Amino acid sequence: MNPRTTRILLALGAFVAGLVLFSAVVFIVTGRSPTPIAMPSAVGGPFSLVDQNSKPITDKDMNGHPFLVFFGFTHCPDVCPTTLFDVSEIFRALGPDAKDVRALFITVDPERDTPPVLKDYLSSFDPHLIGVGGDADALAAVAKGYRVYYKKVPLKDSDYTMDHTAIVYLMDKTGAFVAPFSLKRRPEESAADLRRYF
Ligand SMILES: [Cu+2]
Repeated sequence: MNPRTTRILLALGAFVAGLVLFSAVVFIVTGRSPTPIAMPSAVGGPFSLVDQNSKPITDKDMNGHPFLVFFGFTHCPDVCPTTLFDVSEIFRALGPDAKDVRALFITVDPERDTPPVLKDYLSSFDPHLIGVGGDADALAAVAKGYRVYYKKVPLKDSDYTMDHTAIVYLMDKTGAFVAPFSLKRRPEESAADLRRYF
């Protein structure tokens, strides 16, 4: 990652942390759940996209399940494959409970990551992972909802790569944002953390 990308990602990380802090402050001030208060800056929200089998997938399909959301692309050199590997390890640690968790890998590169490409790429990882794509507008909308930054970066020979936010979002079974989800721990700990939201 170049320093500029790192800076942007750090800024976004701080922004998300700020949102969490904001929720906490609202909670403390009112002494009850912050949900009744309108939070225009909430992370997440409705989406209408397409999965790796070219089937429609929306936020409603997540109802009743805690889920992880992260953005990336199949040509990513390191961050995305590492994240997909780590999340696969969490599904392994969940055992039979894996069916109660969803994990969405949303491509920021729909130009190359068509459903068949996503499907082929994900075949190297845990089968519970859901590859998600859509047209440029639908993608822009979901990225905006999750406060995700992504940008096409030209390389030589008309090739390109993508800069993108690398946060993993934990959403609860109602679709509300909980917190950034840490992968820097043992898969068993991550699995135990997820079970708290069943
Ligand atoms: Cu990536």
